[in-house]
Amino acid sequence: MFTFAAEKKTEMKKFILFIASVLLLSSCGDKQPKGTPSTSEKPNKTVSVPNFNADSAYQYVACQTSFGPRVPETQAHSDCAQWLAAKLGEYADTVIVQDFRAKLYNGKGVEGQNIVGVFHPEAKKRIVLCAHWDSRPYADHDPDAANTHTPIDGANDGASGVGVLMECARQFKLQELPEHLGVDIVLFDLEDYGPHIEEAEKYYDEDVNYWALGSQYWSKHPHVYGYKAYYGILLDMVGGSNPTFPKEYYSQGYAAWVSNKVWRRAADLGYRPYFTNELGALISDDHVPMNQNAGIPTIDIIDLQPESSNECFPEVWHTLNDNIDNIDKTTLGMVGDVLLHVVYEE
Ligand code: AHN
Ligand code: ZN
Repeated sequence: MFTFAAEKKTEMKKFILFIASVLLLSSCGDKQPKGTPSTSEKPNKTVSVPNFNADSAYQYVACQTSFGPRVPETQAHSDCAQWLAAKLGEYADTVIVQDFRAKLYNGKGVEGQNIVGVFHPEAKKRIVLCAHWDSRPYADHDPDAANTHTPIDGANDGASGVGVLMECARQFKLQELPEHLGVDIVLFDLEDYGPHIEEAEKYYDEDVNYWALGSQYWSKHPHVYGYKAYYGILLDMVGGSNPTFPKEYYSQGYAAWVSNKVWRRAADLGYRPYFTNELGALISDDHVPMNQNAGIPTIDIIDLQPESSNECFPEVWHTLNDNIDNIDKTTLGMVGDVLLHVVYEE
C-alpha cells in the first residue's frame, strides 16, 4: 500500500531526530528546559470550578452540523464562520477573525478563517485551547465506494472539539476566570483538506504538510504579534461513544508535562478508563505546527482506537457516518469537565 506508511515513516524519522536532540541537550546538564514547570506543581484545588453542561456542548455540535459540511468556499462554511464568531463574541472579551490564504495539495489557492476568542487579554499567563471547525470535503474512508467523494458532516471530526470549546467559552463568561489567567480559544480552519486517499501517493511530498493549514498559518502569524502561551490543548474527535484517549505520541514528545498534568486530573475525576495511561500513535494534527513553529507546548486529546479497522481512528472517521447520530454527550461532558478543572485550577 501507499504512502500513509511512507508519510508515517518520514514523520517517525523527523521525530526520532527530535527526540535524539532533546536527549542530547538534556545530557549536557540536568537542568530542565526553560519554562518547564517542576513536577511538584500542584493544581489549585481550592478554587470553584463551574459545571460543564454536556447538553449545551451537544447543541453547539448540532448547530454546526446543521449548516451542512463546512467545506471551505461553500455557503455552509461562511455561514458557520459567521455564527461561530458571533457566538464567541457573546462570551469572549474580544474575537479576532483571521483571514488567510493557503495553498491546497493540488496547488489551488483557498481562503480560510481562523476564529479566535480572547479572555483576559492583559494576562501574561495564557493557555490556548483549540480545535478545527472545517469539515473534510471527501468521505474517502467510507465503506461504500459511491460515497467517497461526498463531503462529511464532521460531527466528531471537527465539530465535537469546537462544541466543547464553545461550552467552555460560555462558562468563562458565567464564571470569570482567575484574574491572573488568560485563555485564547483558537478555532482552526482548513485542517482537513488533505488529498483524497486515492491521490495521496500522487501528491506525496515529505517536506509539505497538506493538512493543518489553518494551524500552520496561525503558528507563523499568531493573532497577537509575538504571542506566547504557557501551554496549549487541542481537541480532536472528542464526541464518539466509548472513547480511548491515550497520550498521543507527539504530545508526549513535545509537552509530556502537559499530558501528564491533564491525564492526572482526568484520573482524579474518575475518567481513567477513558484517559488511559498509555502512549498513543503518532498523529499529525494541528498541535504539531503549534509545537514546531510557535514553540507552544501543545497536546492533542484525540480518540485513538488501536482495534479500529479505519487506521487508528474511530470507525466513522472520514465516512458519512461521522454525523450527529453518532455523537455521545457523555464523552463531550467528560472532556469538558477535565478542561474546566485544568483551566480554573491553573
Ligand atoms: C491525518 O490523517 C493526516 N491526520 C489525522 C488528524 C486528523 C484528520 N484529525 C482529523 N482529521
Ligand atoms: Zn479529519
